[in-house]
Amino acid sequence: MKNRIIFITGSTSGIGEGCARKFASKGSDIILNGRNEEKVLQLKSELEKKYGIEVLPLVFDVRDRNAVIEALSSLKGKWKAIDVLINNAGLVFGVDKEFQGDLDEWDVMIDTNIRGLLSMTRLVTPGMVERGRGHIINIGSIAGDAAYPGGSVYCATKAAVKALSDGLRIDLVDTPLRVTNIKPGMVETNFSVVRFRGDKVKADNFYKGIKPLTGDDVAETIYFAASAPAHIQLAEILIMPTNQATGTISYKKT
Ligand code: NDP
Ligand code: 8X3
Repeated sequence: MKNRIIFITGSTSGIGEGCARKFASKGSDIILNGRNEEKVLQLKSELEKKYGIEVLPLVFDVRDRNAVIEALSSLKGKWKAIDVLINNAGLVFGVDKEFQGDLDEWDVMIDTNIRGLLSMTRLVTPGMVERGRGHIINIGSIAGDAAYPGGSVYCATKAAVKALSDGLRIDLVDTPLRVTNIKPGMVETNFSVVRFRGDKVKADNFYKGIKPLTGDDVAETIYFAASAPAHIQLAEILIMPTNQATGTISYKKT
């Protein structure tokens, strides 16, 4: 993966940050997207110093279509030739029932997890097709396989990621491009802190009695898919902690 160009959305935390470190450690050059400029620049300087690779920071919100278009059309030289797009930016809010939740929070989830991912894919994939090379890696979820209590809208967004991944794979079947849907189970990142609207205690409680995955664990799996020989397409990878059995959070070992 040396000198490959890897574009990671939502790279300032968790799985995205883990991917930035993993790919950088293997000599890839990274386009780091995030909304928090300070964190993006901090990570850029750390990765460049530690691994001697190049990092291009692109600060934008994936929900803002004009910002996505502007960011992608600003790419110059080697940065245009993206080898791997990791559509990672995503989030969940709350554990509300579908007849009780907050419509505005649901819009944010839908706009980020579905619309943002789709804009990125729509704008990055044509260049890959032209170059005859590329890999789109979507971060779906075990939550996309079946709904669980309190997860209705989030699960729906991840079911959409599965459908979009499958659809894109079909649309690209006569090209050398690959599409992978990574479906993690419980990963301890900032994800649950966001889910519980900043309540760290509730977020920590969510992982009590289980050893969750880390962002780095998932990044290893993503790297495995990206670095597989060109004729191997890992279409989907379901990865969960040893003591998680299904996507239904109430089924975890306590
Ligand atoms: P984190 O909250 O740790 O990281 C999410 C990252 O996405 C942050 O860098 C965040 O930046 C960024 N982000 C959120 N919204 C936007 C946006 N609109 N534009 C750009 N960046 C954005 O969570 P994870 O690392 O766990 O989540 C990464 C992905 O993995 C998500 O798609 C999530 O749904 C998925 N996932 C997570 C699981 C888990 O258990 N943690 C399990 C299965 C899937 P900011 O700080 O600015 O919000
Ligand atoms: C995150 C997995 O089960 O915590 O996508 O919602 S779960």
